[in-house]
Amino acid sequence: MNKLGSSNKQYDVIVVGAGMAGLYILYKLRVAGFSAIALETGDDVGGTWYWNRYPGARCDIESLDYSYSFDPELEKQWQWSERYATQPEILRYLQFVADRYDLRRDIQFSTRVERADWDEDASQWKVTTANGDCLTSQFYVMATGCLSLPKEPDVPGANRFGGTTYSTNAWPHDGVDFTGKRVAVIGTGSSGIQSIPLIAKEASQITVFQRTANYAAPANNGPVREEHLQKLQADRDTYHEEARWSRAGVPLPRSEEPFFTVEPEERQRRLEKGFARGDLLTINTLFTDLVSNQAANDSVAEFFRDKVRAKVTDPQTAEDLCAKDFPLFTKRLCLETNYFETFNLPHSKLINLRHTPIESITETGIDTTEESMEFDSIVFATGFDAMTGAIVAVDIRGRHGIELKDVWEEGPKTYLGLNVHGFPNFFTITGPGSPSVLSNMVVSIEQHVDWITAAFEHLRNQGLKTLEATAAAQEGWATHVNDFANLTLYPVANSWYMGANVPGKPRVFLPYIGGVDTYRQACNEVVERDYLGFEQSGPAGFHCNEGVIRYVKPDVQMVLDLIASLEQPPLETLPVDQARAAMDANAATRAPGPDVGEIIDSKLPGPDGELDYRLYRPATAGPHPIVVYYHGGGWVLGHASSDDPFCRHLCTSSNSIVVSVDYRHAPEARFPAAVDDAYGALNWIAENAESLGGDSKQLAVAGWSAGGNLATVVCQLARSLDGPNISGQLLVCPATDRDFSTASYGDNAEGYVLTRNLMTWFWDQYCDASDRNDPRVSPLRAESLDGLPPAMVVTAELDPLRDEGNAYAAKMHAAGVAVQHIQAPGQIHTSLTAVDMVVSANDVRQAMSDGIRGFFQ
Ligand code: NA7
Repeated sequence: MNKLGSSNKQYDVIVVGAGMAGLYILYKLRVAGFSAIALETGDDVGGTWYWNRYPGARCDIESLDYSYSFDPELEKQWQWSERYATQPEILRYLQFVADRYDLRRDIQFSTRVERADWDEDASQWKVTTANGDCLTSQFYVMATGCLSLPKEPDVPGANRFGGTTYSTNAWPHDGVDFTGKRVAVIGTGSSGIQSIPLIAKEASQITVFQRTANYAAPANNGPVREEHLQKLQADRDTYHEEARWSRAGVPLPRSEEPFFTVEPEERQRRLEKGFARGDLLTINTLFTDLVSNQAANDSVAEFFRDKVRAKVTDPQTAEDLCAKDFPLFTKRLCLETNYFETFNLPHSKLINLRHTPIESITETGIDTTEESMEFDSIVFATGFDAMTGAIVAVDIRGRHGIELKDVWEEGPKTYLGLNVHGFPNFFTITGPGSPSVLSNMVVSIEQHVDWITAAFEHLRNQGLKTLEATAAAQEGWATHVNDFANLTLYPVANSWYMGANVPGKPRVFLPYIGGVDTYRQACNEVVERDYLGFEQSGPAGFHCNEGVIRYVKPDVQMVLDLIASLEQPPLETLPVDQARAAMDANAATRAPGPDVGEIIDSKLPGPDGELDYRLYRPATAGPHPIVVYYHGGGWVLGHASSDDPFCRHLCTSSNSIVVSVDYRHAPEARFPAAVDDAYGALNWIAENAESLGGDSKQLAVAGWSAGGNLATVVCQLARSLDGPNISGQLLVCPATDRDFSTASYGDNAEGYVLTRNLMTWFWDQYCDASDRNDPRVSPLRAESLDGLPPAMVVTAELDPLRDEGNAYAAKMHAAGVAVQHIQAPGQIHTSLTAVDMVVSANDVRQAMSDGIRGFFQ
């Protein structure tokens, strides 16, 4: 065991923890020429694998993948004896690594860090240990693991028990012999599920206290799979690179198919095969939507329950063991070996705490609401204060003495799970806000360590001293982490991912669910953009490329990626008829939108010939208010049914008839044909409201994009030409001005579908330059906006038309018009209308419908 040399207590880096992360960062720092020390509470290396020595403890990612990849020589020297190695073997591996790279000389064991203070004047961290040592360093790294601070046993009477108690996460090093003992196990997470079958082998009686049944797949453990080994050995570099750019840190094929698009027999076949494969990840990769689509998740969850029913003989016990309280995968899936079969043994018993809760632990056993039971031993397998517990267990104080614990009181916020604003040069390995526990930890550890070490080298090379996330960058990342989580079913579960297992802990989704690949991309981009969102300072100066790494909502990004993968030519490069055909072809692949009561396709008399319209009627009894809707498409593309899903949505959710009217398009019919048609159609609908099943006194207009432009224009015309009476106008991403010099054009006119080139093409088709100051073309240029109907203006942050929409809202407001203005963050021009595809815009769409209802009150 190393003792701290009294002469040298100043380091470049102090690391807390000598588990998998601590060992690797020590190695990297030494190679990079930094002085470093790791402070470790245990008296040996290993971290998780040092403490969790309970019977049956094993990794649940295959050992070949749950291994360092940084040194091919290391890989060649170590052979795993099993597909899923046991804790002793993994600990031996980590000891082997520590010895191979002579890391112990940089580790001080039996040392608990109590406090870390940022010393502003000296620009360094001051770290205090329970032994009373005080060490200083430029950088301070928490390599304390995600599941290392045990949860307090929150069972009444826990201290009263006179027999022996054990915790799976602090198991005696000499092991425990349960032979002939009556044993209670509380907790059925991974630790319980792994240990129960082995404890049952020895105990004379085993009673399992289960609060929440868990989903578990068979581990099917055995020797390392030969094809797995061959694949790795054939080309290690490629294998590891695939792992680094995979979703969960293990190279696996990825399905492109949503669950219900696959035939039932084929689904079943895939599930059986995936289940039999015996791993955590495969089943989740069989379909695209198992963690986002409740119905799909339900089906697969039932598949898991049927497996339990087939294994457990007593039907009531089987039912009790079936997980039903949360969607599959939203708590970590367990891998089991003989777990369910254990409950067929005559000396085992399951207590379902949902039906008979524990009243108290007593001197001799456990009392539930139904019975008193006596035990010799109680095993707590009750889990951890995950992801944040071990970090805030140290009193960490950043600038101006602010405490991390206080900063994280409402839940942790980090930049990339790596650093926290206000805490310069403080880094967390696999911290909250990074993939960590949702990935193969080793891959994520290596990625973080590589990133952090490179950052230290960058500072050193630039003559800089500190790196610290800005508040804006951190806030942006927190939003992104939440946005991703909210696309999934994870937030509904009472899991430790949500902090829900620890009483009083804020309910916040802790890891990053966007995937190892997506995450790595973001971290790399931050560096490429000169440490975007980090303040860098030192004697050589201060600079900061302020910004948010991911503005775009994750589901919008998925749509953008999909569009990019199609490699379609830009619309403006096509002849008009082909551009129209391309838009219709894309529309055919959309989600259809909700069912409505009735759809009627018909024609109305326009000022220059008949115009198509599509009427959407709610299923409720009429008469209904009527919304006249103008479709988008740059005055060139589209038709009465081209915004069909959005119109269906508006109809059902605002309980209004929506009449989507067509108008003549450019270049065949240039301005003012579209305006004339839009206004003519409005008048016809107003006059025929009752025969359409509507209420003639309740008429509003709505439009998206160029249709939003027409909606504004007809409101202005109705005002100056005496009618009809319009109750409200819903303007979604409206074009309101010919000006291309706005900031939103500067920022958003590339890469977000609606480009500068496309807008230029639309305008050129639609009207001459000399027409563009006409308020019927650029309604923002109208002399006055007084007396217009109440409005709801919805703009998207990443839309080139954002600023002209905002300006129109502001100008109406200034003119005394009642305006509700929604600015949708992270959305693009085309995403607000993408019903059932961009679910992150659901709230905005709901607000639009509420806005329409408001027009008619
Ligand atoms: P987990 O997965 O958090 O499991 C803890 C279990 O203990 C779980 O079944 C809990 O039920 C149960 N528990 C916790 N507190 C109580 C009380 N007071 N009464 C009854 N039951 C309780 O921890 P593990 O150690 O098993 O696994 C952690 C991770 O390690 C695992 O995911 C792998 O990644 C490796 P609950 O579900 O909260 O109702």
